[in-house]
Amino acid sequence: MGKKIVRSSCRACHGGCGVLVTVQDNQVIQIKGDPDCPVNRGWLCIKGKKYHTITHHPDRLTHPLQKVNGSWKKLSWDEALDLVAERFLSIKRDFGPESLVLGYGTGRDNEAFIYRFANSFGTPNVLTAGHMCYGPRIVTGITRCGNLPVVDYDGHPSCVIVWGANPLVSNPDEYKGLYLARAIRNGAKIICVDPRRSMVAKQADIWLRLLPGTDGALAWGLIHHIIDRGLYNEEFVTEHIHGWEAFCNRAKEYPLHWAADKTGLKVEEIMAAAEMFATAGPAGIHWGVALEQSVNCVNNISLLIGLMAMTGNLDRPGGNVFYPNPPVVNASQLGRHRALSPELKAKRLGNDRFRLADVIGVINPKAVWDAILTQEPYPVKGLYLISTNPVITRGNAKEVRAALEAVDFLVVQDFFMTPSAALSDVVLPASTWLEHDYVGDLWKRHGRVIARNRAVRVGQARSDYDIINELGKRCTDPGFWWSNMSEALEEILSPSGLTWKQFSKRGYLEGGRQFQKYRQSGFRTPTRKVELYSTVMERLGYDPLPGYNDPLEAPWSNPKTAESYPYQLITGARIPFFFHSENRQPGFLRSRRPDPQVELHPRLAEAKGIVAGDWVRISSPRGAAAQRAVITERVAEGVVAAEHGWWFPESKGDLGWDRSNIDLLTDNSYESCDPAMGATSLRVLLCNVEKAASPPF
Ligand SMILES: Nc1nc2c(c(=O)[nH]1)N[C@H]1C(S)=C(S)[C@@H](COP(=O)(O)OP(=O)(O)OC[C@H]3O[C@@H](n4cnc5c(=O)[nH]c(N)nc54)[C@H](O)[C@@H]3O)O[C@H]1N2
Ligand SMILES: Nc1nc2c(c(=O)[nH]1)N[C@H]1C(S)=C(S)[C@@H](COP(=O)(O)OP(=O)(O)OC[C@H]3O[C@@H](n4cnc5c(=O)[nH]c(N)nc54)[C@H](O)[C@@H]3O)O[C@H]1N2
Ligand code: SF4
Ligand SMILES: [Mo]
Repeated sequence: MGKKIVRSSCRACHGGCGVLVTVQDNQVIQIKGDPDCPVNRGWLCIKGKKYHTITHHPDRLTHPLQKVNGSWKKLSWDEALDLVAERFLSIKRDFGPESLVLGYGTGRDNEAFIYRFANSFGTPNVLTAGHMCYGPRIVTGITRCGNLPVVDYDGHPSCVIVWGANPLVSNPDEYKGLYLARAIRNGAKIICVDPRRSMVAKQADIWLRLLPGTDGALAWGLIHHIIDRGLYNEEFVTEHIHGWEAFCNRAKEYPLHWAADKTGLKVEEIMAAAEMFATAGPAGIHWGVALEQSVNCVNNISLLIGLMAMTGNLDRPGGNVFYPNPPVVNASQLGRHRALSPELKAKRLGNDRFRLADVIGVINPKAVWDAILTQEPYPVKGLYLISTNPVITRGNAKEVRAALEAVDFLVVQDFFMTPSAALSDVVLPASTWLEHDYVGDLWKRHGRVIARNRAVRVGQARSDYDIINELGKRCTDPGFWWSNMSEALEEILSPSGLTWKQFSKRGYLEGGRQFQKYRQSGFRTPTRKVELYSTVMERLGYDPLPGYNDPLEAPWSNPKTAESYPYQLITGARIPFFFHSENRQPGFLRSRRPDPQVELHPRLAEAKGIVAGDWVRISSPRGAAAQRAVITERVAEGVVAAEHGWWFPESKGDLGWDRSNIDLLTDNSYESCDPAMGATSLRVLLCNVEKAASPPF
C-alpha cells in the first residue's frame, strides 16, 4: 500500500499540537508538526515526534482481559462489556450508584465522556487529579473573577511572571512553551519564581529563588509593595473589585520584611519584581501546578488573581484574559452535569470537608481510599479507572495500592499493563490519539478546538469514547448515547454548523478574541466584580479574603520531623521524554532517561559521601524511594529535587512499582491538604537522603 499523510492533532501530553502523520501499511512512520495549526505552527516536542514508538510498542494491550485465578484470560469486546456492565449494575442494585467510583488523571480529552457516564449512572464520585492540578485554578478563577484567566501571549505581554511553572518543558493545558520563548525573543521582561534554576530561571530578568512552598508569602509581599507605592490601577480597583478596602487591610498583616523573612528573599528583590510587573505595560502571570500542590493552594491562586486585577491586567490584551469558547457543545454540556440530582450530589465523598472542591465536583482521593478500606461513610465496591495510574501518581502510594487491591471490582482502561492495571479484574485496551477521531482540546480555555483524525488501528484497542458509549448503553438509559461515535462527533459540532467532515478538513475552530468584556457586562461572579472578598467562599464557610499558610513540612514549621528528615523535598519537575508515569516502556523515549534522577547540591552530596550517578535512598516519614544522584547547583543546599512517575515495565511481576516511586514519600492525610480544595502537598515535604547500595534492587 502507498503512503498517506493524515492531518491530526497530538495528544501525547494535554495535547493540541497540529501534526502531519505519515502512514504506510497501517504503520505510522513519521510525525511532523503542522505549520498551519495555530497552536504550534509546525513545532513539536520529542514526545509528539516519537509517539509512534508508543502506539506501535510491542507491549500494547490489544485485547480485553479478565483476571481468572490470578491469570489473564482474553475476552471478546462483547464479553468484556457485558461482564463489566453486569458488575456495575449489580453494585448499583446492592449498594447504590454512589458505590461505583469512576476515575481519570490529568486532562486527556475524555473527561466529558467519563462525566456523562457517571452523571447518567447516578454516581457523584469521579476521582481526578483536579484536587491538586488545574481544578483549583478553575474553581478559584470562577469564584474570584468568573473564569480562568489565561496569559494572552498573542497580545504581546511586556512582562510575564512565570510562577512555579516551567512551560518550556511542560507545554501544559492552554500553553505551549514556544509562546513564552517567543515573548522572551520579543524582549518581554521575565520574572521567574522557582526554588530551582529551571530553564526559565536561566533566561529571566529577575529570578526569585524562594524557599519551597512560600509562594503565598511572596505574593503578599508584592501586593503590599504595589499598594504602598500606589502602583495599582485606581479606576479598575474602584469600579471592578469587590472588597478592595478589606483586601488592603488584610495586606497590612503581611509587610515586606515579613515576606522576605518567610521566602528567604531580599526585600529589594521583592520590590524590584513588584515594580517591574506593575509598570511594564500589559503583563501576564503564567502560573503552574507547583502553586496548587500545596496547603496554600487556594490562597496562592487567589493572590495571583488579586495581582492581575489590581494592576488592571485582567482581560486586557497582553495580560491575563478570558477567551470565548468556539461554538461547539462544551465539555460541561457533554458531561451532562445538570443530570445529577441534589440528593446524589449530596453523597459526593468528602464534600463536607473540602467544600470548594465540591463546587466543581472534585473529590479528594483519600476519601475514595477510605471508603474502600473502611466502608465509611458508605462502601465503595467498584472502581473504573480510565487513563490514570494512581499507584504511581497519587500521594501516599502505599495506601493507594492497598485500596486498589481491596476494592471488590476494579476495571482499568489503558494502553499498557501498568502497576494500577495489574491489580484489576478487567483491563480494557484503549486506543492512542493516532487511532481515533475526536474534537480535541474541548476542555481547555484557549478558545479553540482542534481536529484529531485517525491514522492507524492497533489490535482491538478502541477509543475511550467508543468504550464508554457502549457501556453507557448497557448501564444507563440508552437514549443518552449514540449509535456510533460518528453521530456523537456530529452532535458536538452541531452548534458550529459544521459537519465532522468539514471540521476535520478545516483542522480547527476558534471562538474569536474579545477583551475587556467586563466593561459591558461585568465579571461572571455574584457581584459582577472581581471578588477579592469572595462571596462564594463566605457562603461555604471559609475566609472570604486570601490569607497565608506555612508549608506543613519545612524545617522552620515542623522542627520535630526535621530532626530526622532535615531537607526540603520538591518533586515532579517535568521530564521532556515522559508524561507522568507514561513512556517508561523500553524504547526510544525511555532510552533518553533510563533511570530516575534526584538533584542534590554539591555540598549536601559531599557531606553524605554521594557522587554523581550513585543511587540515593530518599526517605520521608511515609516511605522511601531510590533515584540516581545528579550533583548540581540548580538546587539550593537544603533542597532535594526528585522525579515522579517512576516504575519499571521491564521488571516483570510487580513492575517495580515501589522502587523509585516518589509518591511513596508524599503525605495524603486530610490535615496536610489545602482546607478548601483538598490539594495534596506533593511538592513540599521533608526528607532525608543517604547513599544506597548500588543498585538498591
Ligand atoms: N510526587 C508527585 N506526584 C505527582 C505530580 C508531581 O508533580 N509530583 N504531578 C501530579 C499531577 S499534576 C497529575 S495531573 C497527576 C497525573 O496522574 P495520571 O493522569 O494518573 O498520570 P499518568 O501517569 O499520565 O497516567 C495515565 C495513564 O493512562 C494511560 N493513558 C494515557 N492516555 C490515555 C487515554 O487517552 N486513554 C486511556 N484509557 N489511557 C490513557 C497511560 O498509559 C497511563 O498509564 O500526577 C500527579 N502526581
Ligand atoms: N513532559 C511533560 N510535560 C508535562 C507533564 C509531564 O509529566 N511531562 N505533566 C503535565 C501536567 S499534568 C502538568 S500539571 C503540567 C505542570 O507543568 P508546570 O505547571 O509548568 O509545572 P512543573 O514543570 O511541574 O514545575 C514547575 C516548576 O515548579 C518548581 N517548584 C517546585 N516547588 C515549588 C514551589 O514551592 N514554588 C515554586 N514557585 N516553584 C516550585 C519546580 O522547580 C519546577 O521548575 O505539566 C504537564 N506537562
Ligand atoms: S507538546 Fe504535547 S501536543 Fe505538542 S507535540 Fe508535545 S506531546 Fe504533542
Ligand atoms: Mo497535572
